[in-house]
Amino acid sequence: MDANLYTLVERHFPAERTQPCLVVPGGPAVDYATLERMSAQVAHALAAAGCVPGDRVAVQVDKHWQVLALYLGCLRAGLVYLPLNTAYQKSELDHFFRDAEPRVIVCRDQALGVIATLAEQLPAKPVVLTLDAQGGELMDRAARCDTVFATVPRAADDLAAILYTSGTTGRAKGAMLTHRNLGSNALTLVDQWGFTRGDVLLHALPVYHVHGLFVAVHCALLSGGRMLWLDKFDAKDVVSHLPHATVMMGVPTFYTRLLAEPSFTREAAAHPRLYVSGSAPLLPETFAEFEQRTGVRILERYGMTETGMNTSNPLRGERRGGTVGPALPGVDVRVVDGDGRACGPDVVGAIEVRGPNVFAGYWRLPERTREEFTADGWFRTGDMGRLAADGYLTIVGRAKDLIISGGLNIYPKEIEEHLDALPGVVESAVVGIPDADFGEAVLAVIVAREGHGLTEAGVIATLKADIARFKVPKRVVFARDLPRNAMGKVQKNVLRATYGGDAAGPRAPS
Ligand code: MLC
Ligand code: AMP
Repeated sequence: MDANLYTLVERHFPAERTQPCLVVPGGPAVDYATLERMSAQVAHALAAAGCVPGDRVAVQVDKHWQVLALYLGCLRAGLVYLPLNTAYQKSELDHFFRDAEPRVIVCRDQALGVIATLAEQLPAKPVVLTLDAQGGELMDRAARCDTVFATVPRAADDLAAILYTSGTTGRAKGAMLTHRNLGSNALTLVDQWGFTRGDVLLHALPVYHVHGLFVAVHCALLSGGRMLWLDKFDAKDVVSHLPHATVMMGVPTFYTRLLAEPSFTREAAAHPRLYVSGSAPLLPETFAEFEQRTGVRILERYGMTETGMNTSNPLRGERRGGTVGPALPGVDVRVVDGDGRACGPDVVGAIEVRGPNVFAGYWRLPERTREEFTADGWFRTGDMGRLAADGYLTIVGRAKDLIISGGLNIYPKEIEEHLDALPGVVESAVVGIPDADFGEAVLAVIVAREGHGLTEAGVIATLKADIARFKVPKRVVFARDLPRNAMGKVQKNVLRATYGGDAAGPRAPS
């Protein structure tokens, strides 16, 4: 049987294809028929560019609605969609391209120069096509193609997407997601969150990560509903659209920013039936303040790039603040001690998951993949938590050295390597400190050589030229040495305690 995710999605499209699928405020309303037609044309255009099923298509574009036709077109042609954060810069992109060997790279017109140069240096010389809100080479080619395309059948274990995620060691790894992974998780969420054709999802998330691309888009498409398509999150703008929405999804920063927005009143919040939060911890204070302000409890869920969604507070039933709810149907979640034995209720241990949602491994890294799974097939999330007797999971921290800032992951190791390469730096340590807006903010502690001449502003400016700006430390401090334990390991908890206290206020100017 064909397990292509597009086939599944299409089965849920409304019979009346003139129903809008996506509405851009101040822009077009795009119906299902248009998406069907355009995705067919994109599939043809990619095939004509040389893509065969299994090939990767790397995509670094802004959030305009045409990107949805591109995503669906890739699925239809049996290609592997590889979305990239628009903040990634040259050296980051070079790694993704060399590793994934895409047949086609789709990029913004403004990035064409840089990307075409990178592509030229790759052994396989991918085709580079532009895509912008106004069109571009990809859509020019697509417009000349047939509007009907026979979706390429796929097996459940075939890849639908690769999403890069960094690690505590080595470079970013490609998480391989299959048609089964994405389809099973999407069906579960539609069911658990009660999505129907009448739903209007306020979509203000970026579409290059799991949350905005899979969780949000799939829930809308698999229920035949519609999306209010905002190109970015702006609190005031979002408030103005809430009366037309039934569901909103966001990272915790969306909710803290809404609470800081005076126009976000009980009346303004009254229409949506559901507010979902995830990708980073929602502070219990935010959960409580939101309920106080609106009378509504945010539904918090827990997921990962490698696994999609694992647990969720219930739609009906108790949404317990500070927890991420019980395991989703079909997903197994356990908490284990250092020896891999299941912990009793309320005992903190490592969170492991298993189910059809769990990815197929890291692209071309079988060794790394093996390390992340237990012998009996559970995926080690790297998160620490405890399960209550009634199955509710609470995440208490991370075993992995990871900072989550505004829902985006930053690996200290990667930033430390950049800092250590700067002339005058002896060593560095990067930690996450509390931040009222982003949840966590990146702070760098540098030990520099005598007479180094380095300044906080200088270091920040240098890094901004090299790596995605969201990864760049918001603060840089200089120290005589780094605190170490008896084993010589840097005590990051000491750094967090030393520098974390005064950083919870407004962000330092960038
Ligand atoms: C932007 N900046 C960030 C940042 N976003 N810095 C740290 N963390 C972030 N998340 C930088 C900008 O480059 C800018 O620096 C400065 O901070 C201020 O930017 P801003 O204008 O305030 O940011 P804004 O554009 O409003 O973006 C903030 C945000 C955005 C929270 C709306 O980051 C966002 O949409 N986050 C959602 C990410 C997401 O989708 N995560 C899901 C991952 S999936 P400069 O130097 O440029 O001026 C996943 C699995 C799961 O985790 O479970 O869902
Ligand atoms: P990513 O690699 O971007 O998919 O990030 C996944 C990580 O985000 C998880 O391993 C968790 O550490 C974190 N995360 C996601 N959702 C939540 C949540 N609701 N609460 C706490 N952490 C979360």
